[in-house]
Amino acid sequence: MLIDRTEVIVSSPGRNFVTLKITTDDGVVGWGDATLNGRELAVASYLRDHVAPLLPGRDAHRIEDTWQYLYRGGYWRRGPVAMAAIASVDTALWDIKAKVAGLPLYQLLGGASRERCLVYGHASGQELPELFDSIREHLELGFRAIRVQTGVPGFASVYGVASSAASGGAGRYDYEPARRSARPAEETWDTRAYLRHVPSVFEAVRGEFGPDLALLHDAHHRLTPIQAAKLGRSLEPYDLFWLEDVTPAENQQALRLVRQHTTTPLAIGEVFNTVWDYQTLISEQLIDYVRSPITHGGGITGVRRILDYAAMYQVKSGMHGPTDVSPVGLAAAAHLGLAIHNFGIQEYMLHSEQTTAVFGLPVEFTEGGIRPLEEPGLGMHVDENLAAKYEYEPAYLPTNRLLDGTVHDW
Ligand code: KDG
Ligand code: MG
Repeated sequence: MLIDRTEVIVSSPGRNFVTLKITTDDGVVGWGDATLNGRELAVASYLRDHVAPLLPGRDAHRIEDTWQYLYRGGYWRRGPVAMAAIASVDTALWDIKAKVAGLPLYQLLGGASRERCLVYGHASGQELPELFDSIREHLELGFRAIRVQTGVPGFASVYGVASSAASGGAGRYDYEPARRSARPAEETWDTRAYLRHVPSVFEAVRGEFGPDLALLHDAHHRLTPIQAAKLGRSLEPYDLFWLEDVTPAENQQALRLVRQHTTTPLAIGEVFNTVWDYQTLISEQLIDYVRSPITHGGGITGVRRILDYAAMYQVKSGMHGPTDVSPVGLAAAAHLGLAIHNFGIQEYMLHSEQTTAVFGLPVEFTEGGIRPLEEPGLGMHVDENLAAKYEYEPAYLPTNRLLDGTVHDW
């Protein structure tokens, strides 16, 4: 069975997505997600100009060989653009293989290791009452694990908070649709104010919602190692499921210092794209959860490689799953998460109605967890005609400056 053609679909149903469709010579279709938030067209070009011409005529079943051909053969290894492109080819080929086998993809990955994949949703609020309402809404929807992001007194817009000015005050925080513009929005940040405020928020949340609820928090790469150590320690009484991305991700060694000072579990890696980015972090057991999503970690093949390595060190999965990972990426995560032994938790930020109308809903959400559909392959039903109606619009993630104007990590 040979690859016949590939199509790169760039569309914007609520937000921008880059989707790869591979069709074989006998008409089997596979889907992959190649969305790189704010840099979508770079991946679309990488795929259209440099990958798509290489695929026709290749054996669609040779997934590992195709992965290595694109990774090693491209010479310029790693990086978010190349690895998102490779991820989409890899995912589409796994989709095809499972369809040909007549099995849901997770069956080819070893079969189910659990009934469903525990997920966490995103609650946020500028002030405590809004935050509590948002947590209650998530509990009513059935979530059993919740990421808590909060405003910082004195700052109008803070990462991850729905009511922030930058999201237009709307209840939904999607990272970019409210920010469609020719240039990134700018936010202001003060780490000391944040570090003073956050522990009091978690104290209040635990007081209101009790000890059982799994709570997570994302520091979004903004702290120095010693600040991160201080935050981890100050949050210990509130028993977090994890504290995410405390320091900028480039320096793996920074986590040594953090780890020496706190027992709060650590998650990192949503911006990583290969197993090499984790080498120090995993082998020295400096983290507890791996954040790479299939979309940015080189597909099922790339992320499985990372997670098999992580399993040797009791490090678990915690795949990135905000709305900029498309439903195709979510479906792939649900299949891999159901199969692997070292599954930890899956991020699940509900997609908008427009996104769901185009891609369908490839998972069932019950009892606080998701399960892929019992259909051959990934279980995607993409409405390409509808997708074509939503044209790409430039949209950027915000940038961040300290009070004195210095550019800081967003
Ligand atoms: O594109 C960037 C977003 O996906 C990111 O800011 C979301 O940090 C994030 C998370 O943990 O979901
Ligand atoms: Mg994050």
